[in-house]
Amino acid sequence: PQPIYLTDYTPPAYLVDDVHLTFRLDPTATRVISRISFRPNPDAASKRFFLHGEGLKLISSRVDGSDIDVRDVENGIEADVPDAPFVWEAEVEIDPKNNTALEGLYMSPQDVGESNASGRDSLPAIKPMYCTQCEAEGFRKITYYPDRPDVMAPFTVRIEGDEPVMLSNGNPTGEGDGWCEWTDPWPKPAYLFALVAGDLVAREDSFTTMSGKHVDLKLWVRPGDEGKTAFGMEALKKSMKWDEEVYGREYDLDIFQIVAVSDFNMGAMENKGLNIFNTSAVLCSPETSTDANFERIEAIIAHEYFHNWTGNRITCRDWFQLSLKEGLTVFRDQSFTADVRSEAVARISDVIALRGRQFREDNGPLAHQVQPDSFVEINNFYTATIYEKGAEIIRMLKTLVGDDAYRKALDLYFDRHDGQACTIDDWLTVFQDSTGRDLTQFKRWYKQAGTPRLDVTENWDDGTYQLTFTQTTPPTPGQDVKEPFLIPIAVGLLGPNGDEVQATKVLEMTEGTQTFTFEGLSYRPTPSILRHFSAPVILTRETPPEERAFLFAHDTDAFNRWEAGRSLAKEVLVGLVTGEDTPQSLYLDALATMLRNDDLDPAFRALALQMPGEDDLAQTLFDAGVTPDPDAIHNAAETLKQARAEHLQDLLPRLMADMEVTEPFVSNAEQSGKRALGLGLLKLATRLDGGKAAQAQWDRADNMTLSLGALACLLDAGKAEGPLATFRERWKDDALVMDKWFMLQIMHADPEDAAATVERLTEDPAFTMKNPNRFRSVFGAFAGHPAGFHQKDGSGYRLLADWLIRLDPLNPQITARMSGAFETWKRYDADRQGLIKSELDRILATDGLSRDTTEMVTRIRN
Ligand code: HT7
Ligand code: ZN
Repeated sequence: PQPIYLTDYTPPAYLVDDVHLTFRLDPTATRVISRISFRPNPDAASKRFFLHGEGLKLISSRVDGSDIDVRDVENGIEADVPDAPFVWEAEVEIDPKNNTALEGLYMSPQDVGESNASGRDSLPAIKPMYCTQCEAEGFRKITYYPDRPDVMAPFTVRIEGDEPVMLSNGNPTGEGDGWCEWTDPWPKPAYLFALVAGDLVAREDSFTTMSGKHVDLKLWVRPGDEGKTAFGMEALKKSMKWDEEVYGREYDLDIFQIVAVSDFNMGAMENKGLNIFNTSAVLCSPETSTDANFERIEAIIAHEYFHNWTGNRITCRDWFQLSLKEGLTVFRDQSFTADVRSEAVARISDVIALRGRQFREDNGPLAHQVQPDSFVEINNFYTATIYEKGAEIIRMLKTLVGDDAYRKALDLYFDRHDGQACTIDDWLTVFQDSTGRDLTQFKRWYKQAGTPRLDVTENWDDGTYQLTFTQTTPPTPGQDVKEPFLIPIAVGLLGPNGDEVQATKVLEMTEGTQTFTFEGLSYRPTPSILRHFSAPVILTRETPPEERAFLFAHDTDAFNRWEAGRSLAKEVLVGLVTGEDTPQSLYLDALATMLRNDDLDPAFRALALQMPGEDDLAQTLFDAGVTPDPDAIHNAAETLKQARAEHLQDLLPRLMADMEVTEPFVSNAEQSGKRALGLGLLKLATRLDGGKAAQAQWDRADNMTLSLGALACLLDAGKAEGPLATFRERWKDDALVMDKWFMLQIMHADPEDAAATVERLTEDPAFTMKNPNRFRSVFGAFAGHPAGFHQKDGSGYRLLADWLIRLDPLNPQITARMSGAFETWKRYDADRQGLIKSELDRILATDGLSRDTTEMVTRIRN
């Protein structure tokens, strides 16, 4: 497959003034009749009339009422049309039932009453519903159309069928026996098109906008799921209010709808006025969902809603601009979470995720620019770099220009570009025009891949304190040499008692090496560098452990306080892996002091108690020139966990009692923080009591957070057989809870049993590879268990490769995404590298391998 290049962009030859679609629904033979008004684009050089189309059966095509012949060409058709406005009409046939890729129009659930790969022969009779997923290039699987984001048009959609509920974008404009019509007046690209039809019920509510407009809100689910919709609806209303208050953005249709779908490739989709959600990203209840589920759901609902302005009203000119909408919208949802929950906890959690996913990507063969120069399959670029690093760039921009200037720039962005398909350059120009700052150097964050290393040295001389920073960014595929970034470094200085002698100040680093001076100090300060994680870099500073223990106890910046504890833990772990005799007592004492401090938010304490992940440690070792051994890392983590449990045992009874929540379950910051710390402590207790406390919690738990936490501990203690069977029996009809049952057993398997556990679970009648959530709950958990996945004999690699080869013909997007499990392969020893390489080659040698998987595996392999 040939790559597509950013520099090859040309404007569309024809623009669309109006789209009218009629759907005659049928599971295997849906007819789509289109009537589209085209006009030549005065800004285009080309006159070629080309429409994208994929897998369509063309029944008829007409221009201005007369039949017209079309020519099949790569990715679609072309035809000879007038050099003047004209109306295109076409009728095509598509087959939603057999669309297993979940792109275009498809049906969900997918395998009702059929046997699946594991031999299951019957499932409960749920009537499948129709639904769509068009981002990025799925609309071309529905009808012939210029399926590119810079072609925007209003849509009217008529749906004919006998489904009880039939929905599309915009406002309802008509209905009768067996049909209904929806009109979306806002010009939109085809990737925001949506259609849903099936047996659904709605939770209904309403919202009054800041200018007093009434908006109907509907959250559609399968009958039986109504009890899981209350939290999602509240999250939606909170998001709508927040966007008005913080960004001045008001909703713009009479109705906003969300639909929950059980087979969905990602979390959710921001289709105009009709968001479609993976059930896992919207449905929740205290009995079936954990606090982490509630938090994720709140953030995703906000994210998709915020896209209405950042993505829909202002969209992307082409897919190279993807981070324009995604980076900005992630930043907006992160800010929302920080406002409605705890700012410190939100920032720490965001950075844990950034390091775990984006740094991992940026330091391996899949590293790419936030604005790439080329791609083969755009679906492979919905990455942590485009999303999370993109959000970090917006955050840095805000830090550099300040809060007020940021809001003014956003106002200008919305005024200037509403209704347009824009570029990242347009966005930066808005900031330049509005603040007067030259952002030429800042733009490197979009164009240079890789995570900068920031080395720090210090100097103290009679009242003058200096910090000297050196930045280096390692080479990434296709980019050997990097120019210096503009890095905002937030720094504070602490005195010996922990008092702040220099409040947080943002240093702007522009050179490769740069010194910053602080004068007139009475004593040598302790620096707190990169507060609030002010830039996505890796700080490499030789800091004595005592200084980190001091920061862990005193830093007024919550992020750096947490970071200090984290780095103490990592140092001990590295010592255990490499056999250096690193003293543990400083870390263990500091941890005890922190846990005992009741002035600290339990959620913060829970995060400070969390161990650094095994994958994180592998990367740290690799960066330090040590080849990581996954077994040794796992054993080191086990040793430290045991040492922590023994060291903290006297504290546990009092703290665990303090973390009991007696009020009815609400997933708010306060209660979830207490439960999180309580579960962290329960893990420690389990190491000491063999699972007694966990069993007691399991017996009395009345919510999923506590049940699942207890079950995890019982698995660790080897006492989960009965509870697992009880859990399965109780929740066998709840797919989202069953996903947890699968996932947990793999996460908590001993490394040498992990692959066998996966094999056993794929034989379970409830396993299906056609459902992305189920596939991810098994293979995502396996890839997230480094010591299990990287077993020396290569059994883990073989098992994953087998399943990827099996899944690829059905769902290339999920296959390609899951192949990312291999992206860290060059960190490991020669034997493991050899084993992985041969699995990558085996995948690549598969007949008919999809473009998605071919691109990903080739990039990983090179
Ligand atoms: N903009 C969406 C990205 C997306 C997607 C969503 C669901 C299924 C397939 C998809 N491909 C791309 C989701 C978002 O960022 O909000
Ligand atoms: Zn998004």
